[in-house]
Amino acid sequence: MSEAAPQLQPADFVVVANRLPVDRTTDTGGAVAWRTSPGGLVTALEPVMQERHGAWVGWPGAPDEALDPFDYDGYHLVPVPLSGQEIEDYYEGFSNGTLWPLYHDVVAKPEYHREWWDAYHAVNERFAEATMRVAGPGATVWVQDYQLQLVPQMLRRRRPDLRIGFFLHIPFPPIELFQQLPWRRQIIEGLLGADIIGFQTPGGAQNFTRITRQRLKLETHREMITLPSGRSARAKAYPISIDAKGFETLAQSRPVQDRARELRHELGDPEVLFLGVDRLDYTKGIYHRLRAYGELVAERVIDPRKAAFLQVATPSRERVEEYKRLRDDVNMLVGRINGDLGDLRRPAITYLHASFPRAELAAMYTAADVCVVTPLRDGMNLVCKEYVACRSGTDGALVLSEFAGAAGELRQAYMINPYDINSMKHGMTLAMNDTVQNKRRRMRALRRQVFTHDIEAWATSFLDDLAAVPATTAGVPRPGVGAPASRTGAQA
Ligand code: GDG
Repeated sequence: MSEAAPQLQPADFVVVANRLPVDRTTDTGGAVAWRTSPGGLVTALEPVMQERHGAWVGWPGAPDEALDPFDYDGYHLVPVPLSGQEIEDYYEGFSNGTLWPLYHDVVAKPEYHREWWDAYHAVNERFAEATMRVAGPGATVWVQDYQLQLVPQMLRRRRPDLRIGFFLHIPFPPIELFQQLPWRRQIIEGLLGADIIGFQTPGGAQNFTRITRQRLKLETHREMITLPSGRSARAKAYPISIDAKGFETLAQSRPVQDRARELRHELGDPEVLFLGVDRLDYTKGIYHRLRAYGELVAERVIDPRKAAFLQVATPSRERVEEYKRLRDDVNMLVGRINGDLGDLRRPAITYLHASFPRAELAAMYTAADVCVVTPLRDGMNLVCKEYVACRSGTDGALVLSEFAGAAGELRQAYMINPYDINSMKHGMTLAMNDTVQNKRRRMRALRRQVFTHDIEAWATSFLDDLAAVPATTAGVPRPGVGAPASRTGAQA
């Protein structure tokens, strides 16, 4: 692969992520084109990419496809191929069958398979190789998420001149859970290849620092971890956010406002509209939430002739066993609740297992009186921030799980514990019945937080910290870094 690849113009700023930020489209004549896939990360990073000869390294999304790097929208895209077997072992297997449940408090049982690990290692190597080839001297590289935790160290070994950042979009678990992982040491060392390791919450950063201290016997001081080489790495929280202004503008547009009204009408003009929007994932607490709502309807606390619940569950990871099971469980629950409690005019729950354009989501956020976000564990959760951004009338209410990273910032939400069904029922009832003044007061505070901490602020604060890391010279400790830790190599 390396010899065949064409010579690339060296990039000064490289993003490395499991997926490229584009989707392939084929027009009616069969011509293939690429279209930016909607997402906050791309929106936030595109200006930086364009300014700084950027490159994005990632998998194009289809198996067994060796594509040459190409220019797109003012930056390079560097496709990394994956075979069908690698998609099974690296992506569906180690990333989503091992790491995902392990990092989300083991809410499903993680599976540990050596073939999955081997594939994860091999694919991380391939990403590191591709990155190394495109990164110019002294370039800044920003590696994204749990699929690529070995890349920072692999890059550091090959290219000590690079400034390397890493950001983990999901929670980082406490040591008591993390130590189940047979390859725990390799993962920690992989991450420590970065100059800055970013987490969604201070708790995640602290979990990581504690593991380096207890397992690798490294010296730590607050956010700083001193490595045996004398180099230091920093573990710090950077809570991710959304393009708040973009969402607000979309929500205020005429077509979205009209669609919001139409949606309410299609749902039977309820007095109260509850909304849930999630990937169909067992971490999101969809089952628990619908059960709680079902009880409220059964007890007549909520009158199904006056209220509606719209639940969107976007199809996700459908070949992974645990997700198939969840899909069946939710189908059955919704069927049971609607069978028992709906009437001819209206089901208790309107359940849509489908994905929608962003404008349709904005219309749902605009239409909903109560947005219900109840993950059992979530790195951040962007849906709750999107809902808040769309409520320019400062009405509406957010029910939010304490176990979402966003709970640290959105303190004025109606906070619930998703493991406690009564707490959820109470939160939904309160959000529905609270006074208009209370709701407005809460929503104003939530909006202040979301608009002053948007995705641009997030990217800027991470990249400013990374830019402040002194340029690296191989093997030479940076100024201001203390003596190397005395003990290394302890079993992690
Ligand atoms: C991971 C972490 C962290 C959903 N359905 C549709 C659709 N969406 C969009 C939402 C939102 C995004 O997907 C989901 O983001 P979340 O943050 O809620 O959850 P994850 O996918 O699990 O994301 C999470 C995030 O990374 C960022 O760091 O917050 O904790 O798990 O933006 O709007 N978008 C469209 N149609 C849909 O049907 N267009």
